[in-house]
Amino acid sequence: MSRLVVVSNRVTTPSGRGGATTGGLAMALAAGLREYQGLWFGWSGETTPQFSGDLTTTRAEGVTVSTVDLEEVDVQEYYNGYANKTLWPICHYRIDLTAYDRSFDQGYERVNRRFAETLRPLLRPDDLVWVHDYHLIPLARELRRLGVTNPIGFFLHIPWPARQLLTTLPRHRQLVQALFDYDLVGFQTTDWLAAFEDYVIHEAKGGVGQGGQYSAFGRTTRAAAFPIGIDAKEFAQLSQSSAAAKMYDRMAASTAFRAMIVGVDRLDYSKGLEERFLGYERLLQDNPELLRDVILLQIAPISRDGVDTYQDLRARLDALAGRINGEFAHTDWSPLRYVNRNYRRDELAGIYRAARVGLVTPLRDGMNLVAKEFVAAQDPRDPGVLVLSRFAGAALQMKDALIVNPFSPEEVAEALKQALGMELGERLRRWETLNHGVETEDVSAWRDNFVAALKASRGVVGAGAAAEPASTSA
Ligand code: GDG
Repeated sequence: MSRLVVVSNRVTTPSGRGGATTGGLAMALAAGLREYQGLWFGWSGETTPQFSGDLTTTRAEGVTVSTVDLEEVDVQEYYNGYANKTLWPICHYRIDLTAYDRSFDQGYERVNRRFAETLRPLLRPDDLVWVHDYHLIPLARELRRLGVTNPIGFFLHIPWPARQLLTTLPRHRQLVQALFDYDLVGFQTTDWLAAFEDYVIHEAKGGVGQGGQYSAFGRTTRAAAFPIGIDAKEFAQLSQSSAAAKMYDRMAASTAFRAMIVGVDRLDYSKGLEERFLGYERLLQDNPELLRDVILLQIAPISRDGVDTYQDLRARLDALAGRINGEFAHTDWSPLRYVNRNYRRDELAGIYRAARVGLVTPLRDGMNLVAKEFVAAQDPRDPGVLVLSRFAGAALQMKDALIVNPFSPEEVAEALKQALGMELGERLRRWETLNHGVETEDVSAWRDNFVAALKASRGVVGAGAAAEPASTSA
């Protein structure tokens, strides 16, 4: 069997199923790689005065994890800069927050070159290389320059922007052209694939062939949608663990059996936390009978604190949370618990299970794994209700959630009211369908579909052979 070499900006050791506190991409890859005995390569998260390419290598559960340190200027220009101040906002439709700074662009190219030069000697002839996310779009181009001929696939975890937004980016053509050095490009949903296609046709004046083939810039690649899932079995087991049970009891006692609504998100403007708080405030304003009977628990661990937009957001959320509590709280009840702390995954599972409603209202999200975790953690005899933004990639699969427009406080408030009052029969019916999807379209299916399509795509670049897309279900 070919070895799977996964490359992502940050890596995490694929062990410690219960305890790890990590983001969506890392959790998915850790679960995905465990069965593959592969190599996982990326940045250590540490800095060094002078880049050396020296590797730190560990082995865990059959996976070799190799990391390199970056220079401080790399972190500023590549990670905080081009990745988090340029590509992240533009891909989340926020050109108002997008920084167009040439030094960021240069740092991005430099780090991708450094990654390629460090990875190149580690590759074996029959390896399959799978590159992840917006930090590393030019990596295949750099590897090809160094003579790497292995199949290389790319998966984008976040949305692909509409052409009209993407073209505000200086050097957008170079960015898109770099995707054509991959054998396979994967998006979370058919919506993001369609936005890519629109660019290929109308901006790059390229063409779309059979079997998901895209031609532009004198090259051909294959692109398709591969909706990411969670390790549903593991998460359902976590929700039955003793740590989860303890957390469940603690939540039940601390909410005094009031209905709990839960939100869990990295503290990021794409997650729509301000709009969510305003929707909840609207619920309380419009439904005085709910006062004292409902609690919103928002868990929002601090994220990307080195970027000023995130510090500003944090200050605004602190003020808004204070205002809502000041407006509605009584001596024995406050409506909003806003927590910037990280919880263990098994504790999170207990929290999800204790909630009557899961409130997942990003303004734009590639997929959103929290929606799937909430469903997987529910008590099958008495499940809670998922309220989900139509702008999360997950909404294309999770049609039995209550789907809302997160920009409308009235719509969020109405959906919350409907969720809080929903009878057991309807909750069961909706949850069973949702859970079936979460179980079948899980992280293993995502990985296997992508890897199979990457193997099948060999020969497409340049040669024009076609194979069927592995998955276009979302
Ligand atoms: C990107 C895309 C896509 C959150 N708080 C805690 C904690 N988390 C975990 C959640 C979940 C993960 O972080 C968040 O995943 P999401 O998918 O919701 O969002 P992003 O981090 O933005 O992920 C997204 C994803 O990549 C995968 O492709 O779905 O669209 O933006 O797993 O549980 N985990 C722990 N403690 C916390 O306090 N342990």
